[in-house]
Order: sequence, then structure tokens, then C-alpha cells
Amino acid sequence: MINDMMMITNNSKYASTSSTNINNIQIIKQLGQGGGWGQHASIIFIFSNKKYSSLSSSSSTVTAASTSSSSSSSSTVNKIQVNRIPTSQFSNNNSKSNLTTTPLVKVKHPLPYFHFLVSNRSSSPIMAAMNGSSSSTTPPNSFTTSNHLRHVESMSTLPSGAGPIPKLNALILGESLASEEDDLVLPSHDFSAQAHVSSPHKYLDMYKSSIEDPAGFWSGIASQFYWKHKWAHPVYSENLDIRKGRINIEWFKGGITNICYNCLDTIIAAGNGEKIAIYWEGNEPGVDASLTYNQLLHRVCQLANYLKDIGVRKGDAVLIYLPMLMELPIAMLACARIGAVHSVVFAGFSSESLVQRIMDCKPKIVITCNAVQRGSKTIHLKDIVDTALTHSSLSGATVDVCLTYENESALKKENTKWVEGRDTWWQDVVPKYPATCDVEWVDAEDPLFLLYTSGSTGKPKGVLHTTGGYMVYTATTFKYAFDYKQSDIYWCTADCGWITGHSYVTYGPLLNGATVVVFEGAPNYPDFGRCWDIVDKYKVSIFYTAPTLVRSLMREGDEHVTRYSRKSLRVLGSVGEPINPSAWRWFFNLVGDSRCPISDTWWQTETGGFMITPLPGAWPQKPGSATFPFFGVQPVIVDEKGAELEGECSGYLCVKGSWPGAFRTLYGDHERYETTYFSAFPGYYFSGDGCSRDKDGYHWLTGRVDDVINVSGHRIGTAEVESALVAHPHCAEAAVVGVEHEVKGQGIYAFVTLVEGVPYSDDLRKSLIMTVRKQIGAFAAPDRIHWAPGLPKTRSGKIMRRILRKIASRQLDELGDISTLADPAVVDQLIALADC
Ligand code: 6R9
Repeated sequence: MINDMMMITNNSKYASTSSTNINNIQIIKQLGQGGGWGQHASIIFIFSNKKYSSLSSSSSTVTAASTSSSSSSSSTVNKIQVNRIPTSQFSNNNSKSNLTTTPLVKVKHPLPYFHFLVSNRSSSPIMAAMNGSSSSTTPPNSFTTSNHLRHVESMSTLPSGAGPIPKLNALILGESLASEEDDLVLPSHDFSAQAHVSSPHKYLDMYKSSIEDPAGFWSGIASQFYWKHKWAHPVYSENLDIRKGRINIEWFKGGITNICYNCLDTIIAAGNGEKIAIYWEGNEPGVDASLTYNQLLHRVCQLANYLKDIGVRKGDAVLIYLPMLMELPIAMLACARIGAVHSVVFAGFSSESLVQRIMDCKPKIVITCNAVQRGSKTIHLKDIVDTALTHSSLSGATVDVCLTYENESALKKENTKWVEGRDTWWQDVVPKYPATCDVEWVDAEDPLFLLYTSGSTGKPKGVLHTTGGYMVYTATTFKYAFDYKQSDIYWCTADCGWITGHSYVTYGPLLNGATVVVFEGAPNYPDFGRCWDIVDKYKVSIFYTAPTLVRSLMREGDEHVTRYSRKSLRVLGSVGEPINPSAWRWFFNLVGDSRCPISDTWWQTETGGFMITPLPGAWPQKPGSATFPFFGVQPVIVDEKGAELEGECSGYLCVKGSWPGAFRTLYGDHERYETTYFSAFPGYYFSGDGCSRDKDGYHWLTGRVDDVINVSGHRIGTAEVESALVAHPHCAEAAVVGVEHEVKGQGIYAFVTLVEGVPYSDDLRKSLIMTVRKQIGAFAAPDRIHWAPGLPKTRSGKIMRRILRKIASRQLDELGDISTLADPAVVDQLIALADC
């Protein structure tokens, strides 16, 4: 428990509380427009102590701060309001927070211009002076600013430019967030003291070296992994500029390694063979299992031997269509062990989607299970695979083997449909194979996996990741963004069918020797407390999830959370879409008892790992901001002409230069790779996301700027849904847009033009929705069908989605200029049909 006292300084005049045993100091610096440590500066100190009752009489000589901070004696003090607010006023009533009886001091700041600096407590000149030693740390404003560093340096060196921040609530981990206004959450002393990166300065040191010497920085980290042969020189080579020729990214080329070996064998060799690698929690509470690293290796080797035996070789594709059973990471690792390329398809995709993916990557084998229980529903996965294999075979891609795991609790063997000669029960064959399997040593640039993701066309893109860079990058991002320690129990709620499950259920954590919880069930089964039940059961300390889940649990009331302890939690994480500040606060205040920092990680299937993310011991956090770039990542925000924007701005988020975890191509379509990602803004990787940067350098992701919708963190191309809809015999044309959705983030809103003469009906609506479920999967079902006798098109026939978005969100007074439409009358027709 942390209590806080605050001291406001007028440079040389320090009002000190009399008996302060300072064990934690946060320095927030306010500046006038001029910036720097000079004019108009005043400083706020927040001292955190264990307990008021434990305060000793060792008064701190805070005057030391005045010399270290070199504050100008002519500084003027701006009006600072100090309110002593009882914690109960801003803590959630249902919260188990142990702060409720403790008065806190809150800082509200009415200055029109505000910048801040949070000093590294242990290494700040102030702390050094207070400890009677001179600091060896470079003062924050002595960093030299070079072009690519200025936006992260702005945080620590105080940014230029200014804008109004009406109010700021600065608080330290351990306090509840109060309002919907500007909040700044500072890591507590205890948290920072134990963190891998304990201060902005330490981050900056590491960040600078990662940008100035990427080869040196990453090869230093890569050396900690097992390489059969070290990589050649150069450490990396890249061309991200389409004007200079083929786009190309390579890291550690010539290095020979194996990611499965690094996930399992090296962990075991280090003496951790008996550590739990996976805790598996089934759909039904009480149905569970676990595997130590030794046992996991054993299982992986048996499957790897089976795969080799049926003829799977290095470079062959293996399609995996499994729910969150332990067999899913086992299958991924077995492929990696023998150099096969896995392509995991989320087990919520329909048979049509599966066909599309089979046709594209032509796997030697499909690995699935007979069925899965989701909540109280049984889903017959094998039936879906059967249909897909029949169709793909008719289209010329025959898969010879379908290895099927009997998921007994969902469906018995005898009730499973079977194709003799093609289908094999996993349990009948795999356990018979030896429990050791030699590793296939592969080049760092050999492919590791394919993962299909949605783009702006109907055809999904096969994102291809290679081995070495991905390995180094996922392991490193996992370690730093979650401040991972060997004693942590880690749970990521993502499914391995998405990139998050690849990088942060399987590879990143296992490469660190972590204990991972794998959950097969649904977060609302048997009730909305299931997540916290699991957290308590396994003593989960790092919990990583998606805003959509946070919002859906938030709606069900606090009681589902507060009846569990959650004391083991230490770090929370968010991914998949921007987390709205109110969901952030609920997650922080209630789930994490205001004790746990939230790593809001921005990244993509394409990036392989985190790109912009808090480092929880280093950065003060702003609810809803993904904060600053990870090591080696140079985000830039560009305008529509591709010009880099400076300082506070909004625009298109691009990345300059490569990073080890970057995808290398789109499978079988390098041209699409180049045009989709590297042509819009030559010289950069274009993410497809919009982003703002505030004057403190914090990044705020604002969502997709292309024709991709983000539903519950799942990327869905509008074109995919449109082509599914037009597959319906009564649909002549369809146009799909995203609309705000309370729980899912975005919902799917479809404008449908029917074939001439077909009447509107609710049954037809249902049947159109069914078509999409069947074509893509249930998660892509439109939330709304809007009948459209015509669509707003330009004279050249291009649908003006801008207008559709406004109609869908009922912003009818913001339709803008409609005079360029071929037939402006359609707009009135659409408005008239809005609520039909
Ligand atoms: C990891 C993952 C990528 C898209 C991405 C962006 C959105 C992901 C986010 C976020 C804001 C975050 N996104 N994380 N937006 N804040 N922390 O989700 O990969 O399925 O490829 O989706 O998701 O729009 O472009 P993927």
C-alpha cells in the first residue's frame, strides 16, 4: 500500500512535510512555453511512503533538488491547487482496493501549458543529492537529439511546442484513477525498482543504442539464444524503399538455429525441465491438465516424428485447425522442430475460409480435432474440415492426411464422421513415436509460419514470418513489455489462430521459459467471473487480453470481479484495438486493484511482435495510449503526401527501417506485399492505422484507415464480407462499413441491394447473415443489414464509403458534399430506409 504526500516547490522555497521517510520520489516538472529547466518552472514532488504510520522523523533535505534541477530563481509559480481528497471519493465502491481508508493527495493542474518529466528515482541527480552521492546518470536534457530520436526523447527532455491540458491527475500505482480526464499513472518505486527497465532514462539509453546501432543491439540479444552456427555479416540487410527496387528484409541470415530447440531444449538444458510450461484449463471448470517443459518436449517430439514419418519435410506447409487445446502449441512446435511451415487457421473460420487457405498454401496434412465445446455449445470442427477437404480436392488441392485429435469431452470417437484412408486419430498413432526427435537446423531466414490476415480485397493475405528475427523479437518484446520474471505465471486470452496466440501464447513466453496458461473455454462460462477464477486458481501474475473482453466483462457488473482475490496479478496487457479510457480505468482500478500497470501493446500480424508499447517500470502511463516505440522501432506519422509530421500531430502510422520480427513477404505474392505495405508512402512500411502523437510524444492509435474493420480485435476486410453477401442468390450488391460498437469496438454494418423484385423481409436479413457466417465464420456476421435500393457512387462507379459511414452512424448532418455522386437521390432513399 502506498500513501502519498506532496510537496510543491517554488524553486528555492520548499514546503516540506515534517516527517517524511522518502523511499519513493516522483518529480513532475511543469514548464511554461519556453521549455527546458529554465523559466517559469516549478516542480512538484510526490513522495510515496509505505504508511503514514511508518513515517520516520528523518526529514529529507529537499533543497538539494533546487541545485540539481538548476531551476531558475526567477521562475514564477503558477497556481497549483492541492486537494486532499478521501480515496473513497474516487475508488470504486466494489473495488477490493486496500486504499479505501487512506487519504490521498491529488494534484490538479490548471496550467494552460504543461510538460512534465518523471525522473528515475534511483539515478536522478536529485535522489543522488539526497543520498549524498553524486549521480552518474546523465541529466535528462543532455541527450543529443537526432532526427529519428526526437519523438521519444521529447518525453524525457521535455518537448517543444505546447497545447492546453486543462487538468492532470498524476498518481502512482496503488491509487485509484479518479476521472475521465487527463490521468497520468506513474510506476511505483517498488515496481520500477524491480523492473527490467526502471526509468525513462534507461529506456532512452537502450532505445538510442537500438536505433543508432541496430546490428550491435540485436546481435547482442540474439547471442543469448542457441545458434548451431552464428549468422554471417551483415547482421541485417533491408530495402524498404520501393523506388530503390525490390522490398527486402533479412536478419541474422546465415545463422543456423531452430526456434523449437530454443523454446524447449535450451530451457531444459538450463535446469528447468520440471518447470510447468503449460497449464491447460478446459471449458468446464475442474477439467484441466499441465505439462512440464520435459513433458512438452516429449509430446512435441512424438508428433514431430509422426509428421516426418508421413513425409512432411522442411519447407512443407502444415495446416492446423484446432481450438485452444495443448495440442495446438504442440503442433506448432512440432512443425518448427522439423522445419515445416505451420499455417494455423482460427477454429472459428468456416469451411469456405478453410478451402481458400488450403488452396493457397497446399498443405501436406491438416491437423484438427473432432469437436470443441464453447460454453454450452458443441462445434463439430471435423465436419467443417471434411467439407473443406472435399471442396479443395475438387478444386485440385488434395490433402492426403487429416490427423484428428479426439477431444473426448466434446465428442466421442464413435460419433465422429470418418473418411477411411485419409483420417487418422492422433491418440492412435502419435503416442507410439519416440519421445526424442532430432532438430532440423534451419537458416534464420527460412520460413517459420504463414498466417492469413484480412486486407482490403476479398482474398486474405498469407503473412510469412521467418525464424531467426521472429524468435529474437518475440522473446525480447515479451520480456520487456510485460516485465517478465521467472516466477511469473502468464495468461494470454488470445487464441493461437491469431498472431497474438503465435507470438504471445506460444513462442515469446516459451522462449523465456515461462509458465503459460492455455484456456479452451469462454470467459462467460459458467459465468462472467471465469477469468478471475482462473487467475486465482493458477496465481496468474501477467494477464494479457483484448479491450473487447474488458468491455464485455465491464457490462456485467463489478461483483463478478470483486468476489475473486486477483492478488497474484502484477501486470496487465491489452491488444487488438485501441482501449478506450473508460475500459482502461475499469481494468486498472477494479481488475488490477490500481496496482498493476497496463501494457497497451500496439502491433500487427505483419509486425510479428510489439511495436509501440509501455515498458511498465519505465513510463508514466496515459490511459488509452500505447505510449512509445519498442527498441529498434522507428514509428513515423505522415500526412497524405507521405511527409513526416513533427511534434503534436495526427496522420498515417508508418515505420521507418526494419525490425527483426517484421514479416518478409505475402506467401506467393511478393508484389501484393510491396503494393499493400510499401507503395502508399515510399520509403516506409505503412501500417494501415491512423495515429496521433501528443506533445509529450505519446502515441494514440485511432484505428484502421483502410477498408479493414476491427471487430472484437479481429481484422475483417469489408471486401470479404461484401463478397460473402453477394454470394447470396438474392443479393445484387453490398457495401460494408464499420460502426462503433459498445462491446466489440466496431460492428459490421452492411448496405445490401437486392436483386430486382425481391421484397425486403426479416427472414431475408437472417438468411443474408447466415450466408456470411457460412462463408467466413460467425465472428464476421453483420450486426446490421440496411436495405439499399442504390448505393452512393461516383460517376466512375466508386462507392463513397464516407457517406455510408455517416449514414450508418446516423451522423446525417455530416454527410458532406454529395454533389459528385452519380445519383445524389440515393442518399435520401438510404436515409428513409434507415430504420426499416
Ligand atoms: C496484434 C493484432 C492489427 C490491428 C492494427 C490495429 C489494431 C492492435 C492495438 C491496435 C490500437 C492497440 N490494434 N493492437 N490498435 N491499440 N494496442 O491485433 O494483430 O490481428 O493483425 O490486428 O489491430 O488496427 O492494425 P492483427
